[in-house]
This record gives sequence, C-alpha cells and structure tokens, in this order.
Amino acid sequence: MNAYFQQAKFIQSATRAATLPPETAAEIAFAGRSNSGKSSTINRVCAQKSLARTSKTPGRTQLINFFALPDGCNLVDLPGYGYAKVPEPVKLQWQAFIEAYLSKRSTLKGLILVMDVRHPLTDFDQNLLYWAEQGQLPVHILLNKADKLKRGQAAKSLLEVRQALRESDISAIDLSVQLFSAQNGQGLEALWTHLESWLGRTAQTESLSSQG
Ligand SMILES: Nc1nc2c(ncn2[C@@H]2O[C@H](COP(=O)(O)OP(=O)(O)OP(=O)(O)O)[C@@H](O)[C@H]2O)c(=O)[nH]1
Ligand SMILES: [Mg+2]
Repeated sequence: MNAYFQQAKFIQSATRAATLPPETAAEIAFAGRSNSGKSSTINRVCAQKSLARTSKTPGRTQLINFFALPDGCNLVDLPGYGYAKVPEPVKLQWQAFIEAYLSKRSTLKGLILVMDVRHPLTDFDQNLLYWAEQGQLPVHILLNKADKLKRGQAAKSLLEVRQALRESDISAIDLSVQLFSAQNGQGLEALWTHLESWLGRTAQTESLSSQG
C-alpha cells in the first residue's frame, strides 16, 4: 500500500496540446503500445481498480487522461500506439502530439514506457525512446505481463532487453528496466520508488506496510 498514490483522482482528459492542464506541478507519463497495460499499471500503482479505464480491446484509451496526486503532481495515461485499426491521419496527429508533448512539456519529469514482456522493444517503442532522448527525458521501462512467463523466461527477457539497450544508440538519457505485472503486483515497490524519486519525494512505501 502506498497512501500517496492511493489518493490519485481523475482530473481531466485532453485531446491535444491546447487542452492540457497548466504546467504547475511535476508529472509522469505512461506510454507504450496499445494493450501493453498502461491503464492497468496506473490502477495498480494507485491501488484503485477502475481509476484508468482498461480493456481487452486495443485502442481503448483515446484521450490523454490526467490523474492528480494529493500534492498536485500528475500521472498521465497516454493513448497507446501501434494499433493497426487506427486511421492513418489519426496516427499522424497522435505522433505529432506525442513528439511535442515529450519535447516541450516543462513539468514532465519522466516517462514510464510499458511493454509486453513477450514483445519488447518494437519499432514504436524505439521511436518513443528516440523522442525521449531528444527531450532529455528519463525513461523507466516496465516489462509488463511478467505473470505470463515462467520466472526463468522473464529473467531472460530482462537480460536481453538490457543488452539490446546497451547496444543501441540511446545513450544520452537515464534509462532503466524492470519486470512488472499489473495483474499480480510484481515489481510494484520498485516502480513506486522510481515514481517518487522523479516527483522529488522520499519513498513512503516501507513505513506503511511490508506487503506492497
Ligand atoms: N496477464 C496480464 N494481463 C494484463 C496485465 N496488464 C494488463 N493486462 C491486460 O491487458 C489488457 C490491456 O490492458 P490496458 O491496461 O487496458 O492496456 P493499455 O495499454 O492501457 O491499452 P490502450 O489504452 O488500448 O492503449 C487488459 O485485458 C488487461 O487486463 C498484466 O500484468 N498481466
Ligand atoms: Mg489504456
């Protein structure tokens, strides 16, 4: 349990840059392919079952949804990319928005990049990493749905992703990777610690409960 994140509340949706809330406090965005589990991850972080809408149908989150924490910091649920059925003009519009958001949003402290552990580092993910690097934005990668793999397979995937990142050109940003499961909470403590450090908080997790 983490009382800080548990108090998150939905504040608003936005469709484009003009409708974003003002840049008043730190925020962290959750990005990744459609269906990778961004919304489920936010719900797990905040211990709320239906704070962010999740769905078996890819492309569910069409809007940029903002969730406010008690001190005014925001968690941001971005629409997924890579969903084949989205019309081309919408894809281009989305790409333009994300590039602008990642490079210009002054309050953005970091990006949580959610991937399916079984299909990591797609072209779309690489593209996002490129834009994060352009914006000098730290990225923490979640290899989500780790519950779908045996422990050994998941560990292997983690090593492979770390290796691939070391060999890639992305060197200028603070980049980290962990296994995660929005379904069973594996890796949650590590994720909280990361989010809290980006938001300039000291970790609150240990003192509250040891069960995570
Ligand atoms: N087994 C398992 N399923 C998960 C996990 N995380 C998410 N899911 C499932 O994956 C599907 C998609 O989850 P969402 O959280 O809606 O994914 P999203 O990335 O927000 O998707 P879009 O909003 O469409 O971009 C749902 O059926 C979730 O229940 C996980 O850790 N393990
Ligand atoms: Mg979603």
